[in-house]
Amino acid sequence: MRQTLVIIKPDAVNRCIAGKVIQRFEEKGLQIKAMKMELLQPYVLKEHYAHLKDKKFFEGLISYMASIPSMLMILEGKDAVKVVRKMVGSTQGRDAEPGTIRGDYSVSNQSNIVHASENEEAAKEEIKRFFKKEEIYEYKKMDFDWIYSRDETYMKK
Ligand code: IDP
Ligand code: MG
Repeated sequence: MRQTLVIIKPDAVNRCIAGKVIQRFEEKGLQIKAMKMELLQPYVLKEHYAHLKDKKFFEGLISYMASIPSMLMILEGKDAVKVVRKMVGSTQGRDAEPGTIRGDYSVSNQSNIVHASENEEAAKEEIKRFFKKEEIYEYKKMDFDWIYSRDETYMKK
């Protein structure tokens, strides 16, 4: 099983579609291992978006992300990082495929509803950045045996 970080961004919270986004992940079969609402501070956002620090939209991105609280989640499942990125769709909402979260709910290149970790390494780093160990829960998901086959359950990934 793999874990990935999702941030339901301020635009989704303000547009009251956070529940719909969470529902998609639940219906897909991913397990919510942690979830909280938090007003993200500029210092942590600057670290999170450090790869974009030279872009001219950087300051605007930080102030949008720090404007009202976001909802943060850790999702777990087989290949969770890849699965969630696919569900989220491409960055620019106007280009994102219908059926993806951004494709269905966004027409913006900035206000694009969700953040999802890009790869395994980023997921590990981001989970550590945003969650304390004691905020992450271990519990048995009762439909687990119906979500994966027996073979998949025994495989490590
Ligand atoms: P990603 O969120 O799909 O991984 P990144 O390139 O890592 O895309 O960009 C992070 C975030 O920065 C995007 O989700 C979006 O909110 C914002 N962003 C990306 N490109 C632009 C842009 O051209 N203008 C304004 N904001 C942008
Ligand atoms: Mg990214």
